[in-house]
Amino acid sequence: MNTVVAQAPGRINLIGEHTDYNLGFAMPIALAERTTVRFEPDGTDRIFLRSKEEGDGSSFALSARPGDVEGWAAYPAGVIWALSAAGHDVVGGTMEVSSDVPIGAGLSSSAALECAVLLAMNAATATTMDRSTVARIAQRGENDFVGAPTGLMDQLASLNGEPDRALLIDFDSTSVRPVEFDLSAHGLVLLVVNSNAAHQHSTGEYASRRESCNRASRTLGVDSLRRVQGQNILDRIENEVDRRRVRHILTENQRVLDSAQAMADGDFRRLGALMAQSHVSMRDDFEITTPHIDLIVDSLLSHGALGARMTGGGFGGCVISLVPAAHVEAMSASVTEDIADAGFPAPTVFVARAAAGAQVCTDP
Ligand code: GAF
Repeated sequence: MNTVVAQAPGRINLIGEHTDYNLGFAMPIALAERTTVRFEPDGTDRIFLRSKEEGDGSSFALSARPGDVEGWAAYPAGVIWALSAAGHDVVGGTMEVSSDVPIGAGLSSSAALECAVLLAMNAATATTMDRSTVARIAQRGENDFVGAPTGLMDQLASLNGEPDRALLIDFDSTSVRPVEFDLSAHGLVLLVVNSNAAHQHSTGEYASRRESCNRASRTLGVDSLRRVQGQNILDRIENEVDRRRVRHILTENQRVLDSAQAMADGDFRRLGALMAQSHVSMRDDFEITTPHIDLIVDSLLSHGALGARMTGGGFGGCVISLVPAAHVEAMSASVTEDIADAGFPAPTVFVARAAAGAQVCTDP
């Protein structure tokens, strides 16, 4: 059996947070940072995992079921379980995993791992399937095996990324439309400030946001918040917290569409303003930011960023900002200083660029 190598990137979501499981819109990019899985199939009924980043030596049976596997191995085990449950072939062997996607930073290191494992397994078994199917299998593994009730955005971004393109995703039809996103042509960069405050989606806060949205949908008599429009719908939601959650989703969906238009017009001031509004909505209505993250956003805006917002599921992770390329060094230094003055841990600051999506590498 031949060795196969597959790679899948992390992602940054430019705008559209918690809209995926509400069948709304989002606009992520795939990152250059990626996870590589080198798979040597051996025909046994176990997967042996090796990883420099996560420590060597774990293994699980191909027949492992939800609850059988703990720690990071649950992600590969979960997607292989979901692949097999969907009726596809799986084989045992050794998977050597390496990654430069920061872990727990809200940049989808888990989706990168899931997609790389699935592409490697499918290559080893000569199984072909479209990328939406791969994404859904990865999501099922994450939801039903790992126990994180996440949506489909991260996997679709990792699988469909393109250099210098953002992906306008409509989660109702699962359509993915690449839109030009080459900031360098406009003298700008996407500056990322990793707060280094880790987050997790298997904890209760993410799930409680999802429950709020589902409860409000039931109140409104619809199967998803995608089916409702207009601010006056909010008057029908008595629960004050749920009303604010829905307001975030409805306004965020519109901000995604407005952002796509701003990008098409080359209007990055407008895009920046929409990013800043998105952050306020996440802070005040969806309540998924933290004082640490809010401080980073405020600092970036006060030092001249065109826009700044937290990216990802929330409660830590990264802030992204649109910054003139000439100001990157000064801006990074000022923000780092503001964060230190406020007594928070030192951030990691870097420039991100939209990169290609997951792929099987031809030369292992
Ligand atoms: C996490 C989830 F995995 C995504 O599905 C999405 O809901 C995101 O948080 C918030 O937009 O990354």
